[in-house]
Amino acid sequence: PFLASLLTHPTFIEGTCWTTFIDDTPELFALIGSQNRAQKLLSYLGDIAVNGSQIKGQIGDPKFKGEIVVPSLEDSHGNAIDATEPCQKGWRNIIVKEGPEAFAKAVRAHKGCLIMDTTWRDAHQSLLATRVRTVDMLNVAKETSHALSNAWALECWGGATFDVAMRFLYEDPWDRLKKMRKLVPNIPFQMLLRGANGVAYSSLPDNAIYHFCEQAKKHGVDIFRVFDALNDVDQLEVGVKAVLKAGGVAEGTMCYSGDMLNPKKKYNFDYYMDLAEKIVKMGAHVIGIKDMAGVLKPKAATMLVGSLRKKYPDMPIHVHTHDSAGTGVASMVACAHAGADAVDAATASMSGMTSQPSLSAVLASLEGSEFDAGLDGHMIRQLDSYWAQLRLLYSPFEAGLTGPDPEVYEHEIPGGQLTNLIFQASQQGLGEQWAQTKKAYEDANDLLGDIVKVTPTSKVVGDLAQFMVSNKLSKKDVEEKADQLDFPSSVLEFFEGLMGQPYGGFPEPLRSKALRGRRKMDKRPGLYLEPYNFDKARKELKEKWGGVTETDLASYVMYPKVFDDYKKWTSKYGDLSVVPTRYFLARPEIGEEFHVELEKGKVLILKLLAVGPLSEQKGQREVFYEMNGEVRQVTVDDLH
Ligand code: 3PY
Ligand code: ZN
Repeated sequence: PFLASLLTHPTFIEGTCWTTFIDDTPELFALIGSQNRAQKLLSYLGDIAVNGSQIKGQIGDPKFKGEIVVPSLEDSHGNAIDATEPCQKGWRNIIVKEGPEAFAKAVRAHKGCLIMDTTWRDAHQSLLATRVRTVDMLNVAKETSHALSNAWALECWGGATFDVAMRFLYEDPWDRLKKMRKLVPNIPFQMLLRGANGVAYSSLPDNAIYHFCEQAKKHGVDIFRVFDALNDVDQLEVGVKAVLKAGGVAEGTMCYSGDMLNPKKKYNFDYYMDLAEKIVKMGAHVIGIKDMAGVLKPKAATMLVGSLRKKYPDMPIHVHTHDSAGTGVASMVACAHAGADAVDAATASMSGMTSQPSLSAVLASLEGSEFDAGLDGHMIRQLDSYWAQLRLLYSPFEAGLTGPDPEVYEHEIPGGQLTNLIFQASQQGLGEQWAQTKKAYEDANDLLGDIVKVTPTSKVVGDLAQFMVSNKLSKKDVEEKADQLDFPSSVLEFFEGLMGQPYGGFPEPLRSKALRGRRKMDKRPGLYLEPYNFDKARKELKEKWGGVTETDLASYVMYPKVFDDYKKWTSKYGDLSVVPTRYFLARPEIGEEFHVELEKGKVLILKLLAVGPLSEQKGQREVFYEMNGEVRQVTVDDLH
């Protein structure tokens, strides 16, 4: 068609000068662009037709095969809600017009307990290996802007989503953020920032964190939940200061570990109160409590939130939990009663167990009380009907959890990691080994000095636990043979001090024995690291990939190799974020018609016609698709 358009174009026929022809007829070159994109897309679809999905972590095909239905909303009084345009009403208006301090003040003045919906970030990170794709959030974004207009925020970015988007889904996390922002202008967007680690797994130079926060704020993040995996205040402060500089709402967060009411445990009430004081002094706008493993029981929640409420009457308090043991609703209700301004929950179909407690359940538990969350339960349920379908669509990433885990109080594995470890154990058919892994996790934690466990330190404990199980090492063996063992790299990085300083210090002599002369940082790593050389990286990227945007650069700083792989992939297959998930994850039936909207108004109508026989010599197959009525053919290497 391009050649046909070219040959029949009047300017071409008239034979006017070629160079101005390029400038004057952009429509033809846009056509080459989309032809190119269509061809790349076809290679992906051809590949999946022959080889099936190559997405890491995927087991089998989606259970949901129908058309995903986006609900038509109506409120609890039976009034239809017009969601053709996004809702404009919401808490974000205060942040945008009046700034973070005004937001904090307005929240404090508000009666009731607000809810942050984590469905777009932590819920799928904790249940579906972080695999939910941009398109599936965008498809329900306008409806969400209406149904959740009074929410504290949507947690929709950061944490593992940044890495996974590029590494496994071949999507640009910044593109996700920008597109979501357009469709949800009214609800604050919250992200999870791992303090001086940014969204990576160990510390980066301070200027890298500042650059990242500036970009995140600019492209749509309003509230930053900043934590440090060891509650190292120096590390935490880097993140909080970077958010303040970028103009975002800084939620300075303490990670809740252990059981502060148990006198035998390391992290007690005074520890948390002392930490809160430091967070407030840093200039945070909000105090965050992050119960990443779901071990904050109602009584402790009441005491901690109640005491913070009394001591800091002007500071909003926002609590996060996981429902691993099944106490999530009870704990969040206790927090609301004790004076929390916001608690976290996820839509019912994406809630429970390693995810957050159910939004509908928290809502119902607070309904009609002075802590009412101010959301319409009817609309929330309608929105959930969408996520019920999505949950089945992403069935290939389920970890196979069947019930809550009452042992979480012992092993303290964070929600997201728990799913991950169960998945790995079940993959290897290791029912027995799973019990051993949990026990080894406890032992590894003891060996490391009972550290706070959340990304990236939870990975350190998990890696050490798996190392112990696979090498059949007891706690005593590790202590005795530490100077000969080949520890996982995350463990060595932790011992070096690359993740900050643990409360109470590093375990000795284990640290020195394991490091065997490697460097030891006894202050925050940012003080040792050279500032990131942005000019050099810009140049490198330009040479490698042509153009470079500031957000590309920010991705590259966090994950250089992952970014390069992502770019290679998109050069080969194009931007696949527009492909509906069912066809991204599995081949279509022969003759089944489906649509891909490459860009607004540019829709491809596709049908798989046939997969040809294997050519023995080359190990390839021809795949035939119908694309907008024309038969197209691609040759695909058969990997079987
Ligand atoms: C992350 O850092 O990704 C987390 O979700 C920690 O809980
Ligand atoms: Zn979490």
